[in-house]
Amino acid sequence: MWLMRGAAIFCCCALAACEQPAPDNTAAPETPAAAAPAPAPAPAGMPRSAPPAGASVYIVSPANGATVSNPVRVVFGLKGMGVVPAGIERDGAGHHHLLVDTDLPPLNLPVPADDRHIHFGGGQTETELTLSPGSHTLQLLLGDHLHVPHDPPVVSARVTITVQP
Ligand SMILES: [Cu+2]
Repeated sequence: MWLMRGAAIFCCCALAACEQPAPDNTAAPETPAAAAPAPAPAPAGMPRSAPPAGASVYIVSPANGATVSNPVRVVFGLKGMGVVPAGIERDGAGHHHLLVDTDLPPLNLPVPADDRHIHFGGGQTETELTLSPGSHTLQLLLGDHLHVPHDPPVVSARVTITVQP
């Protein structure tokens, strides 16, 4: 009896830094450490999937340097990967995000959703934009089922267009 309590107290102190005395309970489990593994450290970002080798995304139109009128039709191109709606997890596939007048977002997190980061979670491969007159940049970034870019990211060249008044 005393031997068991002594062992339990020693064990508790060794593992729990003596924050509390061991409960006076001789039925305590003998191996508390096995029941409570330490939580994993928080990851620096979301898990990212690898794209197929040679996969690439590109803007079919408008061409870099083009002068265009509203509405601006943007056509997405993708080689070596498939397009699936958001929420569907499939290797070698993802959905498009169109970045308008902005740099790439953090690549280890879901792509933000706002008017500069437009999601095409339905699996769309083109869109029409209404942009203010002047110069704008467009860039495509593929995301996985959770909107997280692949590693390495599947990202297009950035095109600059001029929208006529
Ligand atoms: Cu998305």
